[in-house]
Amino acid sequence: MIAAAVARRLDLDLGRIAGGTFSCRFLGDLRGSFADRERYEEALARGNPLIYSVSTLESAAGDGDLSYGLGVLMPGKIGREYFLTKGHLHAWREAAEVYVGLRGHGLMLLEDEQSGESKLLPLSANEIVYVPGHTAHRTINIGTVPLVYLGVYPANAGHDYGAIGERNFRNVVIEEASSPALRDRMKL
Ligand code: S6P
Ligand code: ZN
Repeated sequence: MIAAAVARRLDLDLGRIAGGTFSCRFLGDLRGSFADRERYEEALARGNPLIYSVSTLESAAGDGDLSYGLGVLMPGKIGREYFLTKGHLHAWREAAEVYVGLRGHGLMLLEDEQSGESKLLPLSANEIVYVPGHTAHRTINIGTVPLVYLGVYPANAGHDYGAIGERNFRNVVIEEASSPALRDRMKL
């Protein structure tokens, strides 16, 4: 379908895809995402800053087509834990996704839903991360400037925030000796 092949423009400064919808997550939307709940409430009492935005271009064509999400994740930490996205599984569990880093310095935390195994992969400018199906994924900004990235996923993937919302990821990424470290949430 030639009409669907029209080039789409990314505005990395505004975090927008031409023709896409735009949504924002503020600190107050991330209750339960950060490990240090006390520090989270302290930070929220001081203000409710933007943590990330996503400009989404959903395919209208359905099965077999692709959708796009342009994410902009701010730099910062709650306690020692870097700013992060909520994270999700795809509702259609088989759906994989490709992330392309465009600006900044980040990581992707992957967690296999079946084995529980975690992987921490670099997501900085010009890096590609493949997210297999059945894998919870979360983006983390470990830098000092906004992390900008593009996610491309099957149009019928859907987003399931429920499982992560209830139990969170097993591991957290915290700053230790000025570097990111992957730690077991239960042993912090
Ligand atoms: C969609 C893709 C991204 C995320 C974005 C925000 O499948 O993975 O566009 O939506 O990184 O993360 P989250 O977990 O709040 O959707
Ligand atoms: Zn996804």
